[in-house]
Amino acid sequence: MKAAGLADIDEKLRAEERLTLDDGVALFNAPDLLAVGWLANREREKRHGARTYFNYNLRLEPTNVCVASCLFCSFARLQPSDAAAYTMSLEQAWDKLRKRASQPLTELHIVNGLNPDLPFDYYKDLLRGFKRIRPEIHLKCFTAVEIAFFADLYKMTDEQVLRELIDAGLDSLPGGGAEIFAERVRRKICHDKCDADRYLSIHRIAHRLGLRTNVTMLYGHIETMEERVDHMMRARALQDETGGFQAFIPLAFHPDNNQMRKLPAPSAADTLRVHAVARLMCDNIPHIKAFWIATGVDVAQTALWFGVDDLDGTVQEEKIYHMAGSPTPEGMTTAQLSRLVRAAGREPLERDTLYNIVNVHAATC
Ligand code: V47
Repeated sequence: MKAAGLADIDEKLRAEERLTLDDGVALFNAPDLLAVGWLANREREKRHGARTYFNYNLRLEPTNVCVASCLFCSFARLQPSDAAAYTMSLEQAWDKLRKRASQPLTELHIVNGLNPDLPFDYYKDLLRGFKRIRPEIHLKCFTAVEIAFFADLYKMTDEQVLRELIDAGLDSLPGGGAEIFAERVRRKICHDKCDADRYLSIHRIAHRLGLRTNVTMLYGHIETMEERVDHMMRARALQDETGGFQAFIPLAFHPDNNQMRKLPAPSAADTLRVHAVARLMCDNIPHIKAFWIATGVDVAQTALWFGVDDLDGTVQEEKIYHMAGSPTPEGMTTAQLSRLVRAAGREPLERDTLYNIVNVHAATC
């Protein structure tokens, strides 16, 4: 640690002292990636040992029509008349779940474009229908950006929107839409969606109403190291207040088919480091997730030694990353996830959304 210039940070971590903005930046600038990873792994093992979580989930994006013009997005279609624009009917969306009746799914993760032409009842009926088909399924739906959009469009408060969706079956919020909290970056890459304060305020309200949520960070575009660390610290500060975040999820920028396509994708080394620094800075958030669709399978597996203890899940149908050039499969089975965790020397545990263990995968899986 001394040779890596990280002795002070090592000392602080041993003393369970909180890391500062300068510490976070130092971790990003330290040449010795393995030293950073070693520190993150120690924190990971302190919390979780070798335990590594994933779930049996299904991703669904019922509409890609979107009024926002985020530069990084390859999924949204601004005009409903665009040939690639789509909005599923409620029956089409429900069929996606019906046809997986034989799968032991525990979670449905839904994200949409900001579609100005749908009534609020579409979303409430969507959730009610999913619960009618499978009452026990956990509905992790709508980013804070979508909640803010609904509130503005349907002339409600953020809290009213959340309350009505909870009444219709909403169980938790995913972490999407956080991007980078710094105003400088948001103005450039996503100027027309809700700002960082409102994103965090919606998560605060959700936590108060009893929902658990996740928080993401889109990295590898125009953000500085300070802005990455600032982002982690803002998530950490809300977690101090509410304790409602379950996982911090760094999301690697994918440059294909969007307005930032001239930028290179973040390297594997950067991805490992971002997850490691997240583990070290977000000391109060229980889980650091590598979304394998975003990181790539091999890097997600390696990240299990760089602070990561969670791999999201089976996913099965994914559009946002595949439209932006992700070369991963669109889904993995729990047996595949389990094998890759074991091959990394870790212990695979199938969880539900709230991290209750639902299946211990035997070594023969
Ligand atoms: O908010 C969009 C990101 C997010 C690109 O909560 C892109 O468990 C990279 O939030 N390159 C949606 N990223 C996905 C998301 C998520 C994923 C997995 C688990 C959870 C969870 C949440 O995807 C968006 C945006 O930040 N995104 N386009 C792109 N070209």
